Amino acid sequence: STVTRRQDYAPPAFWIDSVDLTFDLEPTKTRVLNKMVLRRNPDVPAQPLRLDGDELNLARVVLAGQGCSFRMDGQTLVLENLPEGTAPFELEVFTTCNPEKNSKLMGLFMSGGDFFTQCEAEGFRRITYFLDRPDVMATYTVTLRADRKRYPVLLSNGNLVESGDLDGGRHFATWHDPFKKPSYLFAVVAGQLVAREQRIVTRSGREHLLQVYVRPGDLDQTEHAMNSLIHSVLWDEARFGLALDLDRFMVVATSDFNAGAMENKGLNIFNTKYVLAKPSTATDSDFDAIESVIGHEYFHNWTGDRVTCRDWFQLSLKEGLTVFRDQEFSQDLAGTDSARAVKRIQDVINLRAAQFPEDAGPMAHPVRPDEYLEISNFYTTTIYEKGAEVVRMYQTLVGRDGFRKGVDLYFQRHDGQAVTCDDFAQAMADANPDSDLARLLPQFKRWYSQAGTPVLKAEGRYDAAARSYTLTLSQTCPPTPGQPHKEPFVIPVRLGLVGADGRDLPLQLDHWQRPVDGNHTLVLTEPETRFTFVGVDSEPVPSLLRGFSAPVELDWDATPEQLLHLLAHDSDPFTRWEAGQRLALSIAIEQIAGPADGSRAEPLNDAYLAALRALLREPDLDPAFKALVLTLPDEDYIADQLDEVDPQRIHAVCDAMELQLAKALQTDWAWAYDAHENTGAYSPDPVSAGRRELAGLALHMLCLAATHGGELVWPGKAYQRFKDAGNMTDRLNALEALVYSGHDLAGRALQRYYELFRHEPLALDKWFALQAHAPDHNGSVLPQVRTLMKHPDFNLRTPNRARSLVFSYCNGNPAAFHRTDAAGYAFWADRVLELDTINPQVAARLARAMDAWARLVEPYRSAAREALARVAAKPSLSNDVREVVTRALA
Ligand code: BAL
Ligand code: ZN
Repeated sequence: STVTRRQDYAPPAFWIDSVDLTFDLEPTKTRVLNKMVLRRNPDVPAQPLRLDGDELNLARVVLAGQGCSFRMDGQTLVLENLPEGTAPFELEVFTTCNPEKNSKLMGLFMSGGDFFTQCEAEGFRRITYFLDRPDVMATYTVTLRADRKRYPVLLSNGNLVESGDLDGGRHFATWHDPFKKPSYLFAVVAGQLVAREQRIVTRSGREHLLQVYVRPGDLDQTEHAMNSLIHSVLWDEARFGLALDLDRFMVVATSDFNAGAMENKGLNIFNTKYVLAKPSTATDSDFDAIESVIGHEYFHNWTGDRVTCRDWFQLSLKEGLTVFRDQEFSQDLAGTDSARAVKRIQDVINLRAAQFPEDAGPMAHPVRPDEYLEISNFYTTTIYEKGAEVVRMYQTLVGRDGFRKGVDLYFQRHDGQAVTCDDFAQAMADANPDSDLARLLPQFKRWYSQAGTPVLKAEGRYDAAARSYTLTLSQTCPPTPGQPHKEPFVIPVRLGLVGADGRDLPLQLDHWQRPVDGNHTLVLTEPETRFTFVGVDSEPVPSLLRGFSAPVELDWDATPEQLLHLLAHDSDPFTRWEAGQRLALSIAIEQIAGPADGSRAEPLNDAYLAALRALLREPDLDPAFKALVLTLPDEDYIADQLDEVDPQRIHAVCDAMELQLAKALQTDWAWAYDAHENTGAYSPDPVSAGRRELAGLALHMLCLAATHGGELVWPGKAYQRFKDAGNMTDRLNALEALVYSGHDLAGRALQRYYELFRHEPLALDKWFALQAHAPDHNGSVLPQVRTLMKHPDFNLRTPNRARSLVFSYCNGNPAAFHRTDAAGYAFWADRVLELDTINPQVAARLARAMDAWARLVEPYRSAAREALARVAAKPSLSNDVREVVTRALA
């Protein structure tokens, strides 16, 4: 196991121009004949050809039609005596592999008796020997041969060129992908599948066939995925001028998948979770997630496939950009300003819940990392979501039109190439030569090289005599592993000044300063800068970081009155929502910091409660937005704000706050439920989804109040709702209301749910997850999780199932996981070790549950370290898990 470093990048010694692959597909022994045309890279000194391999059985190597000598260096196939000069030569490699034994789900594997592949990042080497690196781009021709009855559908990238029958009940299909691609975008699917099909004609008049393949019986769950795909194709053409470049575009779903989905050229392979949806089994958030993941993979067709990454350190080049694109897609599809804002707030909640802790923990790394032991560990929220925020800042700095110009130039320069984050940045700057971005590019690029979440400190001072308001903005960034000292970032701060009447004041900077642009964005480049606004008649409240214009932590010592003012009036929905969150957060932190016996049963003050009540009752406000404002910050987000974390104390304070909010607003919650619960025939559109969301939150609050002395009818109503619901969102909301309030009816409802959905894997995942998330009564959750692991429907080898139960417990239920007897940590260590022998990628994800251990108070801290040390002590650990636990213990 060796560390790979970005600075060690060297171009390949050979290029591979074309690949001709023939597969004889058999579950236990698949034979792969790989005919490559290679040539030496004239820019690199002559050296042996070193082909990557992993768990392959090598049968034969043939060079230009002749047997040839080779040697093995570990798993690498080395050929020394190759022709000199740069003329192309043909090399054939014949190998076998065992898809049925492939529990890592990388390379060629089986799911439900069908064949699938996953090659990103380094899975192709598990199929054949190859230069398995993204800067080696070749054209692929693929012939699949298999039993006709058992595997009627044979798919690979590109266009079908030939198919037919073979002897012995077998058949074949030959596919050719006209686009050069790196090996990680290769894909094969074979099995019993059926497809929903749709022909579309795009702007240029070109016709395309879109297909969504699923197992027989699941076709009724593909309509939303197909609609999302059609929307994706149209959107990318309209917004970015990027047209579908293939005659046929296929999406295939499998129930065994390490990640969400994979953007293989023309043949996207998806986790069923992000394809299958019908109203009776999928929630509104499932429908949303399908839309965004279908979009994400489709958008990769340009940002990732047409222009790919030179090396894996550049991963965010395609991922950050493509997440940004899928976020914009979902916003554009959401339609209204309010729905767009709700989507933006949800994205920020996710960023803060996952990426901010990552940036503050042992796995912190820059958007463009400098080194890795196992690349699979770097498919992180930093690469994806923080990467997307960096891309968003380009758009903020150069404007939407300028951003489009930058994207155009990027494709004009780099179509068909494997490039770097620097190339993207340069295209953006060159396309916008007069922008702040062009002026500040080297400094802006620190977002790629420096890890850690910057802290933006804001202080405002009003001078009545001068009628001026001075805002002092300063920045710091905490040290992260290997980066003790940080240079200042370029931070775009979109802002407003909210007047006493609640309206935005005109922004007029002091004459010697640059004018505020039309977007009301200040650009902070120094450690500290003072901005003075003039012509301000009365003291304003600053509304800072509108739309979350930079991925920073805002340190602003606002008074409760200022925050209440913003919560009531801010014209920007993000900062309006944020004001409410800051109020709740400051109350929570004050309670947590105080003596345990001094904590109040009712920590929330009247002014805050009144503000929330008013907002809930505001007639013209979007219900989805109300639900966001009325949801208190979660335990992990609060933990992330603290230097010392006592999970039980945080939980107790959060519980008290939530219960108080439930009880204090009981009449209002009842009104909200009654006014929003009926959304008519199911449609996943944002307006009806928002109504369901608010009704669901209200029901949750009402059941909580009921089990603590409130109005008793609600659990019964929830049970009735659970039974009668016409869609999964309402049904699951009702079930959760019963489970989370700890009501007696919860058991009966869970049993009934199981009977209803035992044959629906995705719905059953929710059943496992909900029990792992349940409130912990005297340590009851862990024994229940252990019992569920023995359930006939549980299988640790299926990633979705493992995530639904084990991850939900270890990652999603802090009060049940952090036990004084350390049993939660022991369970975690056992599962990490067990999973590591099955599927190291999934094991390493679970290992990350302990990232924040060093900030825990005793006795949790020592117990957590011991559990980590126990995992680290195992000699045969995968690189995946070893890297995570070693960093955690460093
Ligand atoms: N490239 C891996 C899956 C995704 O990000 O789309
Ligand atoms: Zn992606």
